[in-house]
Amino acid sequence: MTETVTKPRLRTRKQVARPPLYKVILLNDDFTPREFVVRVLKAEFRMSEDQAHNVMITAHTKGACVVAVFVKDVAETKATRATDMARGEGYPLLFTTEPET
Ligand code: NFA
Repeated sequence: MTETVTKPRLRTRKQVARPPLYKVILLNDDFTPREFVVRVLKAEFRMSEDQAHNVMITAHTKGACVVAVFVKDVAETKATRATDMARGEGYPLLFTTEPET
């Protein structure tokens, strides 16, 4: 019978790899009121009034804005919850996710 004998490793990996991150992106539309967008950003992404207003204005003027980055399932859950908050009010507001580079 053959047996493979290996030396014990002298060094081990110091850190585990970081999980890939996903961006949550706010998309502009012509119908959702600015104040409502700010309210959703504050509620779901724990932003201050100023942070939420800046993100809302950036999406409004440029078409889209990165809201934050999270691990995949957190990004998807937050994007869905934020989008559903708007659906409940009849607004077309949309949050999407995409891998960070
Ligand atoms: N463009 C919307 C308006 O003028 C506001 C808005 C900003 C909507 C950012 C969606 C995202 N009422």
